[in-house]
Amino acid sequence: MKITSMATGFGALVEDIDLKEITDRDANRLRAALLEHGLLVAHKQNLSPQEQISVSETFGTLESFPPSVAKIPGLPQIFRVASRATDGNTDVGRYWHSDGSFKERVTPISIWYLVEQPKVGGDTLFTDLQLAYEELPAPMKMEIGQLITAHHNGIQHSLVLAHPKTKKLGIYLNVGLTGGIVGLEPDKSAMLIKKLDAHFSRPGAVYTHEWQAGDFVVADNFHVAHKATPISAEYRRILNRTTVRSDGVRWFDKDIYVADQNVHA
Ligand SMILES: O=C(O)CCC(=O)C(=O)O
Ligand SMILES: [Fe+2]
Repeated sequence: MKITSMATGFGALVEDIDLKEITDRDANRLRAALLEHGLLVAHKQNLSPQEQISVSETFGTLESFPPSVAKIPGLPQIFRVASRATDGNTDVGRYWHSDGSFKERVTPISIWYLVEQPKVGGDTLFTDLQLAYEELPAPMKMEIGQLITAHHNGIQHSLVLAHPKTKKLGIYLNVGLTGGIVGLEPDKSAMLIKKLDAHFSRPGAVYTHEWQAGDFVVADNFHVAHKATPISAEYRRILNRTTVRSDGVRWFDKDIYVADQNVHA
């Protein structure tokens, strides 16, 4: 299995591997790479929904969804995103966000597998939230350092959030579902959110994933945000998503990794 950094400045390409047949060592390398790069991309996988679930479990215990959104009978772990309502959930995430940010305990990892490749459109954009924080001017870092965001449903999070495992600071912001910043006038908060939204899309910051059938993509939701682009129902697109539960995440464990490398050296 080959893991190489992508030219974007974050994310890594995973090659020469059939994810259905990974060893414990490969699994550990994938978890290490996710923590380091924030985003993993593997092409040309061939996974049934059940196999997608098994491979996803490399990163932890999965969330379950009610049948109204899960769509595949008997597989509540798969949230199906689609361009046509008859296939799945449409109009999902057309703004910068991390999945599950509207919950008290947010979703740490999201994993996608493209089942049906549309002829036109349907790219997914990714941006690095830690680089976004690092690349803010110092006064801006000061200004936002202690701010709290409030979702429309009342759930609050720190705008600048330390990654639960690496402790690196990143901007944690759901541009679509955030109602405002606690303690700021509505117009000031709207202006700040707009500014950060634009900052996420600043030149050179965005990786555009042009999906091919069989693509398997893993995102650390504390490290990267994503944004769906428009797709016409004329073009069929089916994207199966699994998400890791906040209490079930399996971050890479350095001790296991080092011990494992010694064994395999
Ligand atoms: O359809 C997409 O490109 C992504 C949609 C989304 O935000 C998600 O699946 O979490
Ligand atoms: Fe999403």
